[in-house]
Amino acid sequence: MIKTVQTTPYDDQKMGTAGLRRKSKIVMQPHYVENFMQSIFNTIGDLKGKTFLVGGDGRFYNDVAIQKIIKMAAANGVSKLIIGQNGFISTPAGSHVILKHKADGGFVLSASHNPGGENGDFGIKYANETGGQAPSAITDKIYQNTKNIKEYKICDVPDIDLSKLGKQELCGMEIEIIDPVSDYVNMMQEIFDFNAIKKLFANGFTMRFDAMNAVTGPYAQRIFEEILGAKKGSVVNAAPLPDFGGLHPDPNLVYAKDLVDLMFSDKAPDFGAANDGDGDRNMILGKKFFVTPSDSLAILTDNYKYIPAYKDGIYGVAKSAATSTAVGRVAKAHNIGYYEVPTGWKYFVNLMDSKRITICGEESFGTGASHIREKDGIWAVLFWLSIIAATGKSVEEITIEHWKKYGRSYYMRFDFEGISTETADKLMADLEAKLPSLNGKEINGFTVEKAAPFVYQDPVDGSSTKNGLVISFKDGSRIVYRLSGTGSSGATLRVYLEKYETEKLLEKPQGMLEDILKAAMDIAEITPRTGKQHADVIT
Ligand code: G16
Repeated sequence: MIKTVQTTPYDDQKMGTAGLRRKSKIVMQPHYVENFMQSIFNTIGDLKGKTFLVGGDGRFYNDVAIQKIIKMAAANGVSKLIIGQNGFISTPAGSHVILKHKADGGFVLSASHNPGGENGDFGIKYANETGGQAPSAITDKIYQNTKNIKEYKICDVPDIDLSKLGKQELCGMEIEIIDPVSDYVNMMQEIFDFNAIKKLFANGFTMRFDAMNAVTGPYAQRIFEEILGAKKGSVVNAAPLPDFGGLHPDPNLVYAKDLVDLMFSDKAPDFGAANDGDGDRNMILGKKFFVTPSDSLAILTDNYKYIPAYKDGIYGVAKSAATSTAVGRVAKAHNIGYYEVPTGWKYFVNLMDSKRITICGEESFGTGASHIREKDGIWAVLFWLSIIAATGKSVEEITIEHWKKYGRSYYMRFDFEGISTETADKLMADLEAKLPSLNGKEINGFTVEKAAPFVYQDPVDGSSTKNGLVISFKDGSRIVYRLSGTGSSGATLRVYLEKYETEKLLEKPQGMLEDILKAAMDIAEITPRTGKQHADVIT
């Protein structure tokens, strides 16, 4: 029953910020998934006695890829697979399953917030036994193996029925199909005070949660509507669809447009939130009010005492370098550890495992904590609802009070998309070479305090990672440049801008960041090099 199939390598199977992400049509090429999976199995080595999680966000091609992975795992000697019913699992729920079952890792089939469908993107995230995505040292080895692959092993059997809960067997491997929602719900009940949130809804509090036709619909309906008592219909776009109903499942001001329009209208409910394709990202809105992910991280951290799981204290907090410095001020006030890591959730894992941090987050709409090793969209929403329930204040009041206490980091991200890789790489290389000459210079009214690449030294494993270029100014403002690692073709230049203010707290970010944007465009010569006058996406 076990077949060995001859194959030839693909040269583009290098994982990015979070797993392998490619156009669906690329992944659908013969042996593409098989080559990648066999390379992972070869990298891990002996699979006897090993257990892995498998699931996905339900996007186009999940159903085909998952069957291939199951049959290959069996042929390669994996002892057990735990699979979300019908092949579904959110990224945070997957991380939880890995930790709870002490599994050796897992495969979440998702290109996260990237669009799905035959003309969209597909992806595979590979987590190791930490429940977090495998570190670069491992993904580099996997990439080397993809370049030399000659054959793969697969069980030649019919597809498995993934709808039936319980145990089955395939080619000597045990398969356990689980309800992907219930364990996750239990974990959330252990972290938060559900009764407090129930009271909030019982008193007429209203919310809209946009699941963007992606994986969190069933989780959100169970938690917010069925358990916590939010009005039926509070969760919209709740049925996961293979092409996300044409939506770009990225919970930001641009792509979660319907939610944003509602929240900025007179019909706005008290609270609005959205999650992305695989349920790890979140956006938080109040009535006519948007909370930046960087502020959200700072506010959650400042209010940890309202959450039963954290009430006795938290270890520390971390953010990616591109995220605003807002949470740093909170860490200082609470006298807790504070870390800055490269972009990529995997960099938080060692900090959590070594109990250096409890909470972490990124500007890219991700917040989470050490209950799992991925960011967690629904967790962030429950955290916000808990603060609202405990304080009786609105999202806007909570945020403005935070700014009054700590000052405000005006913050925006500008994405220049669809640049050729060559142009983008040259722009970054030339900019990096120019950085030393900027130190001490005045640009557009801003005096440069330090201009240097961001280099992270992991305090646990000693590894060193360079990610992005940072220009810090004397007044606390910053520009960060980096290239995205989650696109499926070409390059996206991300420019992150921050300006710190203690007096003018209620201005429009665009206006506050206008000068620094001009400086950022000039310093990197963005228009002459890319032909772009403006960013394609602003969040
Ligand atoms: C992934 C990573 C995040 C990262 C984000 C954006 O998120 O897990 O840590 O911030 O990509 O990466 P980039 O700026 O390189 O595109 P997700 O939600 O896509 O898995």
